[in-house]
Amino acid sequence: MTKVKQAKFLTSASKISKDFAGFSLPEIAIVGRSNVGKSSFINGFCNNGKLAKTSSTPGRTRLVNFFEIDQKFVLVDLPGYGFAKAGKSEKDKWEGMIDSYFENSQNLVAVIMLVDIRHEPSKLDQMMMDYLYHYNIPVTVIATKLDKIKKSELARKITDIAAGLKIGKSNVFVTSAETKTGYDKVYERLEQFLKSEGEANEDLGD
Ligand SMILES: Nc1nc2c(ncn2[C@@H]2O[C@H](COP(=O)(O)OP(=O)(O)OP(=O)(O)O)[C@@H](O)[C@H]2O)c(=O)[nH]1
Ligand SMILES: [Mg+2]
Repeated sequence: MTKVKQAKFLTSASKISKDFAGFSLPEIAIVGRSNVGKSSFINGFCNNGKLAKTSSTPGRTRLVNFFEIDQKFVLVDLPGYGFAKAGKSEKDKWEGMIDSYFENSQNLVAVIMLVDIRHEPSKLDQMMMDYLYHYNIPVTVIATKLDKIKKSELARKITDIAAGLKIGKSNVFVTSAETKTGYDKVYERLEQFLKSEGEANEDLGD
């Protein structure tokens, strides 16, 4: 189930330059290791299997892709990190793309970090979390591929993921693009981010 009523692809960019103005809507970016299911998450969340390109081969998303959701906010699909088979120059290029987005995005309000529910967060996931924390970017974690574990394993997996990323368990959500579960709760979480951003702007007299 998903609450998204309208989703549309806006554009792709290979590098976000300083004068990139965005789309005058708040942006929520999706980060995570390559192949964790970022693009599948977007498709499941938007109930549109063809919106973002997915692949069983890691390294599918090679550009920064923007999707407008319900004329309210923009989801940003970023290339994945930690793709072992990529050469150094390719890795540098992808990391440059991710960095340029974080440095130059004018409208970023929050990040969704995806991790595979079967695995403990990697060193790169921890580094990404430290980076977001350092720059004071609100983050929520989604454990993907819920369909790949037994129900009896769930509580343990959530505990391990929360501990590995040093966050509270209530900030870890679970989804499955296979069985299309978990998206309602994620939508509610994103609405909280958008609401608190709006309130922060009011405080500033914006
Ligand atoms: N069983 C299952 N498979 C999933 C799920 N989500 C994604 N996958 C599979 O995982 C693989 C990678 O999915 P993508 O959505 O392309 O992953 P990505 O994170 O966008 O990958 P990059 O673009 O390379 O960074 C695909 O084969 C998907 O079908 C899920 O919830 N359950
Ligand atoms: Mg992708």
